[in-house]
Amino acid sequence: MKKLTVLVVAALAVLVFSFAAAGEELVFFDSFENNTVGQHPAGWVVNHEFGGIVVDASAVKASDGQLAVELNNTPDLFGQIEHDIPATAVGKLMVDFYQPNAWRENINIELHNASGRIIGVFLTGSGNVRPRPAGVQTGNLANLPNDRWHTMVITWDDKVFNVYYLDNGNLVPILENAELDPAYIEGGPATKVLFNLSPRADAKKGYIDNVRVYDLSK
Ligand SMILES: [Ca+2]
Repeated sequence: MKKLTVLVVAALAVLVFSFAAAGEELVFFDSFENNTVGQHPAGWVVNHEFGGIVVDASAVKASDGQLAVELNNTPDLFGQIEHDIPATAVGKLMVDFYQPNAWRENINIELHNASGRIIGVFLTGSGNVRPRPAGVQTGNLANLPNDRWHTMVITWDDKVFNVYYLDNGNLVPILENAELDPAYIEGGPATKVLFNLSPRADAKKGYIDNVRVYDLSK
């Protein structure tokens, strides 16, 4: 009987593992580790000289590895980084962000196609989460406090997106079944990730690390 139980448990473990592995393929990943501190992150489009620069623990302790990216705004410009991803019709974005209380500012977490933004999540400086169903910002749906890393998780298909954050490894829903932005109709699936910090008269900072995009259709 004991043998049988062990066998059943082993079979179940294999089954669970195959379910977890199936349907999720990592198609883009960057933790900014293979970079030089003080420079732009390799492969990313950065909108101005200090829009996005690689930093080490002297600026912020990275959420993953040793290095992260610091977003810096100007009075007129976002602090912004963007990177192409393989066209992903059914996908998941996971990204770690940090808003230092002393320099806090709005952060936008976005997925774009060639026609523009198709998914957006707006974070106020104090960490209030306001997704943009059909492109229109909601009220505060969650609060992710300053001075610590948080992981935002966004999943999508060809009609809707869902927004979650990770709490000790558990997915906590913020908004589900939100309509994609109108740009989707023209431009189709996501082909780019984009993160930015709003322009402001006085200089502000935000941090990004451990960007992962999964194709969930595989
Ligand atoms: Ca890192």
